[in-house]
Amino acid sequence: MQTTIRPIEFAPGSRVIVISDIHGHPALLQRLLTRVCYRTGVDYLILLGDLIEKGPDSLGVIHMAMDLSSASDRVAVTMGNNDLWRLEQLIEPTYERDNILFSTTQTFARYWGSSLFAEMCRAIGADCTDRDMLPSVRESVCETFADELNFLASLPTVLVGERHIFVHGGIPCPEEELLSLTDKNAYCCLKYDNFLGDLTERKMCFSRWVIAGHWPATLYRAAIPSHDPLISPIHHVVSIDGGCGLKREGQLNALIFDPADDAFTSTYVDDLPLIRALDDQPASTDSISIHWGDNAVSLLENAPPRTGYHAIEHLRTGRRLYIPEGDLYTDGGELFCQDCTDYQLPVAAGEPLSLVKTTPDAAIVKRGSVVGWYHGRYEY
Ligand SMILES: [Mn+2]
Repeated sequence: MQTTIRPIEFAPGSRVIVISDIHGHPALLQRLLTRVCYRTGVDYLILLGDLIEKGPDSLGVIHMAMDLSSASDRVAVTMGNNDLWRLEQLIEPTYERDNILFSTTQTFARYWGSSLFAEMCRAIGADCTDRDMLPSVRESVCETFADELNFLASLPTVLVGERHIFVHGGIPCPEEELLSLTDKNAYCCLKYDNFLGDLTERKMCFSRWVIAGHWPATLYRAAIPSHDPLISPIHHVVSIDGGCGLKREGQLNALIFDPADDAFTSTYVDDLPLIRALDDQPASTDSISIHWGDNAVSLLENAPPRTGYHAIEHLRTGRRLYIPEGDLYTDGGELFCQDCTDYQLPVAAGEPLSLVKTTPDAAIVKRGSVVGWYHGRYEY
């Protein structure tokens, strides 16, 4: 599918809410809309792609997006790379795409608990675990879910407003050349990994604000992990993906702004249990946030053992830290850690925190959107 660009206009004095990467979590989307007090027909709502996959109910999110869109002409939904990937497998099938649809539906359902095609098959009582039957099952699915697939197929790649550009991944060209993107495949704007890192390398910035999702904002943060939207005034980019579904401590962010000014606020929801801190704790002053993509490590065999932890060295930086047992994995014979940090959060007794993971003598928690260690006592 080619890149499509559509204009978007905002009425003066209105509120714009942008949410990206819902990834099959309709319940979180519903809670987030309640949290921001979304007003149908009054607020502008932009769902910035990747409605589906990596969550329990992809079909549920598509239905919510369709309902929200038909209830208000102030709702816009844009395409994400996962949306387009599945859409093309379903409506423009090839033998190779059927292979991918088949194998990834099984692996996604195992790893993430569900997958769009599996949900569609279940809804029509069809079996998605037989490769020979797949073409005929796919055809039945496309017939039954024609409305849903037409809705996905209608989603634009880029929305351009007077002062803002909205896109799932990023804009891979200077702003003056935006229109030239319509000659290119939409994936160049959708599966644009590390958009901000790339802009830094290419010394590029925009005059409009570019609001993008796709790349969890915490991946841009080298010292302290945080899932808040990352606002980069230098690039004129706001990166809003809170890692919903992908990260165990991830969250669904809503970016909120008045289209006439440059002040952004945000809020979020997640699924983590709340606890209350009983002790004060000072913040650590020097920390590392290790994340996917830069998470090759080695085990430190001679470090003093701590029950419930591995002592590791982060290969690129040489940084040594203890990480929770179970947070190591191998891939292609190499050793990696899950997203890890040695950051110790500043905590005041009485504060609410959300619990990510416990070890025998501490806990990984979130204080707001920021992830780190808490060594104090807490109650539920
Ligand atoms: Mn994406």
